[in-house]
This record gives sequence, structure tokens and C-alpha cells, in this order.
Amino acid sequence: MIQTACPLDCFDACSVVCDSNHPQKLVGGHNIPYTNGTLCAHLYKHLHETDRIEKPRVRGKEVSMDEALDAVADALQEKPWLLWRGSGNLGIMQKVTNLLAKSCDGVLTRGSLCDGAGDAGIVASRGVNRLLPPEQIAKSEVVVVWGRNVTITNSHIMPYLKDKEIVVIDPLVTPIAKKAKLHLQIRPRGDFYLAIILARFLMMEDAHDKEWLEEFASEYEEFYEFTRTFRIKAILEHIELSLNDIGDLLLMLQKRRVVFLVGAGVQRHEIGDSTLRAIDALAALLGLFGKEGCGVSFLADSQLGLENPFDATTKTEPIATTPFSKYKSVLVQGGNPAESMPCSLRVKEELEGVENLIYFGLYENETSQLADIVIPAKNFLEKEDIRLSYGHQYMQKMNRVYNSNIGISEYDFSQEILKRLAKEPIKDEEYYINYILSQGKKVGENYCSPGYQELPYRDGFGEDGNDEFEFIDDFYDDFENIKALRNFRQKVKKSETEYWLLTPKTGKTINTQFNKLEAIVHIPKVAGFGNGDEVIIKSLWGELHCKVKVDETLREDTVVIYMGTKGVNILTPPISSSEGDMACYGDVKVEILKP
Ligand SMILES: Nc1nc2c(c(=O)[nH]1)N[C@H]1C(S)=C(S)[C@@H](COP(=O)(O)OP(=O)(O)OC[C@H]3O[C@@H](n4cnc5c(=O)[nH]c(N)nc54)[C@H](O)[C@@H]3O)O[C@H]1N2
Ligand SMILES: Nc1nc2c(c(=O)[nH]1)N[C@H]1C(S)=C(S)[C@@H](COP(=O)(O)OP(=O)(O)OC[C@H]3O[C@@H](n4cnc5c(=O)[nH]c(N)nc54)[C@H](O)[C@@H]3O)O[C@H]1N2
Ligand code: SF4
Ligand SMILES: [Mo]
Repeated sequence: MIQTACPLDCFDACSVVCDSNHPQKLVGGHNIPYTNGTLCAHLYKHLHETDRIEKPRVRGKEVSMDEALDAVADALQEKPWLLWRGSGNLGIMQKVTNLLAKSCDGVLTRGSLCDGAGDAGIVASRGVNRLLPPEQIAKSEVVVVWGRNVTITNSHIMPYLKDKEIVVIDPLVTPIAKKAKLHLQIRPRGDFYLAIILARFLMMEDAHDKEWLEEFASEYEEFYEFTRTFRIKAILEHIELSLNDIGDLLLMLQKRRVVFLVGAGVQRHEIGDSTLRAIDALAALLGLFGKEGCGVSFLADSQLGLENPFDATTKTEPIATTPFSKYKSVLVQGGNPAESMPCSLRVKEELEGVENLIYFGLYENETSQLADIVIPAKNFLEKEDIRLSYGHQYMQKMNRVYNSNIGISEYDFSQEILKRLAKEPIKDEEYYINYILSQGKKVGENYCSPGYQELPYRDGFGEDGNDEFEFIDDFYDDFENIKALRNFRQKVKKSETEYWLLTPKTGKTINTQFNKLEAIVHIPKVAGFGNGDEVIIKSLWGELHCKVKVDETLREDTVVIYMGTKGVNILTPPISSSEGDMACYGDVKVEILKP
């Protein structure tokens, strides 16, 4: 049996074993207790149900891999050029192409389409974004699922939530919300304000953990003053929650072992960093850091403490708003910017104008269709790699299971291009793999990521645990006032209403991979349309034709189009968060129009 791990972008990073005689049959590995022998259907879709690109192409013509690599090498001599990497495969070896950018004057991207704002907020408060191990979650009494659709996006955590008191804070009635003891169906983008008001009431009731705060977060009185700059009544009206809701939640959180399971949903906003800072501040007041069965879990920095041989300092562009048209050549690796980036009409128009658009991936997608050069990748069973995870601590070697004539690995691709450009070769593949593996922390039978701590922040904050927790002390939110939105308001104020657009993940796809979903918009009953009606969903950035599905569980001000629906990002805004260069998919309101 050969050991590997699921490469897909998912909290769970499951362990996988493969019989080399039947390499296409994958089974869940039992070596890491977290995923415990089970896999989900996505991996099967990844491997068996989605057609691969088998032949390289140059300007529409099938060519040999050698010819295609020659064309890439020529294209990368055209300056400036940009490498845009997505998250189709989360193996560390994907990043080897940074070394290519470094030696051939390529520009990289910075920030994230995913968790960058939240991560920036956490780093500002705690110094580093450490993983809360699932074993601590299992020891809790109360779990607050805060903008994470655990049942769908993080299914292996479910056994760890068994028998806990569950609170859900989510504008949608998610599967876990149906089972929760308390569900606050908060107004989208209201989480910063909710956390601030909870913190304020907690201190007003003198229920904060003074002993812990004195030792680890001594500026809590100043933070209390900061919370007092927000008006309680105005906030409650804004987030559409009542004093009873606040009281109920505070009662459940006091003197208990509490974990906040925070998802990407709360921070897809310009203010996403502040949201995580406010949630962290609330956790600090409750004294939840560094104690058994307590803590805040977000998408952790899986490479914390790792000396990554692929880290390269070169010029960068923000990933959410990458100005592709500045570049003569663009290399897209493991992603689908034409569909996954916000404001996709802008993105497509700019990608179309790039002289040499190179797509290096496994499947055809909206980006490969625009590309001048298409390079098929090897899949995860055909190359060597290492998997770390943003949801658990284990470091897993991804062994090659079989050889195939299709595609090229990211390592070989980099080496081949360097050779063609007469540059110094990079080190052997084995060297990099061993160098990274050697940094794993041995814990029992397993290796864990170098930043793993059984009880994170027990000794304090910062890299070495010598620092204090830093409370947020300023905040600025301009969403309701941004000029573009004001103009939009004036246009629509006569008759139509505007709705928040949410675009959460579904069980049917991983981001834009696999089958595209039919364009369906889920709308509340009050919008006045019926099931099956054709409508146009319109934002400042574009329009999308959809069929209506009425959902009585929705808030009256919210509509949903799932991520993975073709064209959904036509509607989302081309802005980056104020910290962390994060795409702000949640900062958008739409109208529903008759065609
Ligand atoms: N099946 C499946 N699993 C996946 C993925 C996938 O595409 N499909 N993608 C993977 C990736 S890349 C990621 S980043 C993770 C993300 O996993 P999650 O963090 O679960 O991400 P989302 O689905 O974006 O959002 C989670 C929840 O946030 C809620 N939400 C939206 N806006 C707000 C808000 O303003 N406040 C609050 N409180 N809640 C809000 C949504 O209603 C949703 O229920 O999942 C990973 N797992
Ligand atoms: N509206 C809206 N948009 C979103 C989100 C949202 O919640 N709402 N979520 C955002 C988030 S969290 C994320 S992470 C991004 C993801 O967006 P992207 O990073 O663009 O990822 P995918 O759309 O999953 O595209 C992955 C591609 O990687 C390729 N691939 C797979 N395996 C390999 C491999 O081994 N090697 C190579 N070279 N290629 C491979 C496949 O061809 C696949 O098409 O989308 C973001 N977009
Ligand atoms: S749960 Fe996530 S990591 Fe596990 S097999 Fe499914 S997609 Fe892969
Ligand atoms: Mo993501």
C-alpha cells in the first residue's frame, strides 16, 4: 500500500492509501486519527469524473510537450511576466515555480482569495496564526460555529462536535444551524459589531477573566473604552439582533470550555481583518486562549515555522485585483482566475488582452479556454509532494503511486524552463522534499507541521510566546458610503430593493472544479418571484441570468448563488480588503430584475 493525501483545497486534507496494483482505487488512510479512514466524493470526482487535459496546445494546435515548453520559455522572455497560482492542489511542491519566477524576473501575487483578511487580523492580535488542534475542539463544552458551513466544507470535524452545545452565527440556515441550541441569523457583514457588543456587555457585567487578562492581555481596559465608542442601540438595529439574543449567547459562553469555529464566511469583506480581531478580542475577554478545550479556530497558517525553500522575495501584485493587462505574459498555475476571481468580466477582458496567456492545470476551465499555451499537469498520484493542512496538524508525504505519460509535474516544468533559458538549475526534487519533511515535528507515530503546539498560546503570544495579546483599537467601515455604492443606490432607489449576495461553497464542487452548477438564485419569498422564474441578478459590476428558487429560510435582505455557479463572480466587486489583500466577495448588494 502506498501512502498519500488528498490534494484538494479543503480543511480536512485526508490521508489516502493506494494499492499499487489498483492505483485508481483510493481508500481513506487510518494513519492520521483526524480523517480516520474516510474520504468524500470530491476526490473521486477529481480523479475519475472530470476529463483531464492530455495534450499540450500552442495557439489552438496540439503539440508535443517539448514544443509547448519551448513556447513557454519564449513567452517568459517577454518582460514583464506574472505568475498567478491558484489553490487547485495544496501540495507544497506547487510553490516550486516561485524559484522560476525568482530567477527569470517573474512577478508573483500577494494576499489571498480565501482567508487573507482573517489571517491578517489574527496576526495583528496574536502575532501568529496557530492551529487549534481538533483534539482541543473535542474537549470543549460549547462550540460557536461562526460563519463556517462545517457539514459541507469541513465534514471530518463533525465527530468532534458530537454532544456539544452548538451555537451558530450565520445569515443562512445551514445544516448545523438546524441542530443548534441557538442560531443567530445575523445580518451579513455584521460580525464585527456583534463581537464588539458581546465584549462590551461581558465587561459591563464584570464577567471577563481578569486573572488571565492581567497576565496575557493587560490592555483590556483600553479595549473596553474602544467598545464604548459604538452605540448599543444603533448596533443592534444594524445587525438585527435583540438584547435577548445577546443575553442568551453571553449566558452560554461564561465559565465554560468554549471554542469558536470561525470560517472564511465572516471575513470576505474589506473589514475582514477587524472582524477577526473583534472575535479574538471577545475570546480573550473570556480567557479562551491557551486553555484545554478552549480557543478560536480559523483557517490556520499551515506553513507556520516552516523554512520554505520556495519562499522568494520578488515584486508582487494583489491577487484579488491583479492588473493582468500590465503583463506581456501571464502563467496561471493550478487555478481558474477567469471564474474564481471577483469581478470576472474585468478579469476576462484583461486576460484576453495578454499576449501570452499560459495555463498550467489538470482540466479545461474558463481560463484554459482563453489561454494561448496550455500545459497539462500531472495529477497528485503521478508526482511526489507533501501536504500540510489549515484544519489539522499533520504533515503527510504524498508518494508517487504510478508513472504516466500525461502532463508534467510543477518541479519538472520549472527545471525544463530554466534549462531552456540557460539559467542555473534548481536543486534535486528529493532535496526539497527531504528538507521540508525533516522539519516535521514527530508526535507519536506521526509528523506534524513545525508550528504545531498541543495547546497554542499557553505561554503567550507572538512567535516565541513572549508577547501579549494586542486588542484592536481602531476601526473604519466605509461600505455603506463608498462612492460606487452611493451611485448604485441612487439608480435603484425608485422601486427595487437591494439584497446582500452570499456565494458560499456547496457540497457539489470544490471552488470552480468539477461540474458547473446551473445558474440558480435562492431568494426570499418577499422578493415576489416564484420557483422557476427567470430573473436578472444585477450588481454594480455586471449581470447574471438565473432561475429562481424560493427559500423561506432566507433573511428578507439576502439572496444566495452558490460558488461554482458559472458566472457568479460577474457580480462581485474588484476590491481588496484593507489588510491582507483579500478578495471581498461579500461586499456586494444586488437587485433582482425581470428580464
Ligand atoms: N464542499 C466543499 N468544501 C470546501 C470547498 C468547496 O468549494 N466545497 N472549498 C474549500 C475552501 S477553498 C475554503 S476557503 C473553505 C471555506 O469554508 P467555509 O468557511 O465554510 O466557507 P463559506 O462557504 O465561504 O462560508 C461559510 C459560511 O459563512 C456564512 N457567511 C457568509 N457571510 C457571512 C457573514 O457576513 N457573517 C457570518 N457570520 N457568516 C457569513 C455562509 O452563509 C456560510 O454558511 O471550504 C473548503 N471546503
Ligand atoms: N464568489 C466567490 N468566489 C470565490 C469564493 C467564494 O466563496 N465566493 N471562494 C474563493 C476561494 S476561498 C478560493 S480558495 C478560490 C479558489 O479559486 P482557484 O484557486 O482559482 O481554484 P479552482 O477554481 O478550484 O481551480 C483549480 C484548478 O487547478 C487545477 N489543478 C488541480 N490540480 C492541479 C495540479 O496538481 N497542478 C496544476 N498545475 N493544476 C491543478 C485544475 O485544473 C482546476 O481547474 O476561489 C475563490 N472564489
Ligand atoms: S473531505 Fe476534503 S480532503 Fe477529504 S477527500 Fe474530501 S475533498 Fe479531500
Ligand atoms: Mo479557499
